[in-house]
Amino acid sequence: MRVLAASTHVYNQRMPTTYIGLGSNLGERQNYLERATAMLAPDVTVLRRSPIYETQPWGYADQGTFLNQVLEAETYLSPRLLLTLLKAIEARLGRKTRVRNGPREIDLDILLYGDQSVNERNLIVPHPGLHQRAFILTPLADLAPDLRIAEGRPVSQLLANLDSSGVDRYQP
Ligand code: PH2
Ligand code: MG
Ligand code: MG
Repeated sequence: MRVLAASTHVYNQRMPTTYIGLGSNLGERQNYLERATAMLAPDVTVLRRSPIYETQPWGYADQGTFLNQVLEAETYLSPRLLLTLLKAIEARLGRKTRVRNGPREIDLDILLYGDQSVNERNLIVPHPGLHQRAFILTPLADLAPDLRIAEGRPVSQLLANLDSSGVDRYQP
């Protein structure tokens, strides 16, 4: 899905690798993950997809279990434009605004964007909850276990220090 006119040139010069987190706990959850992934083209090229995990809700317990997945992708879009695209995809798939951390049809988060840090309103990269959440680190570790994130520590090591119960490979 495009968020820019084709004639607009507001791209980075180098194409960084970005990791995008997907989550859904309403409706046809796997279908939402697949449709959202397809809608990233043409400005975002998905390189690899993690397995899908079924995960217990974090932060707001009274809701259904999530499906979570992480994508490794390349894009010329800046972090801000990538965020604009992700929000447009969420809206197109019918995501409604509800309670914070509550149920959603589809959630798309920028987890990492190359080695860049961004600290702006509504856009913090790396994702601030990344290093504490097994539902993100488990699929991320499938793709990039040696990637160094919080305080230079590798994903696999951060995950080993977390309780990963309630994060299970999804068997549809
Ligand atoms: N997302 C949240 C809040 N809680 N819990 C799980 N298991 N998976 C999520 O993706 C998730 C969550 C806010 O984005
Ligand atoms: Mg989220
Ligand atoms: Mg989000």
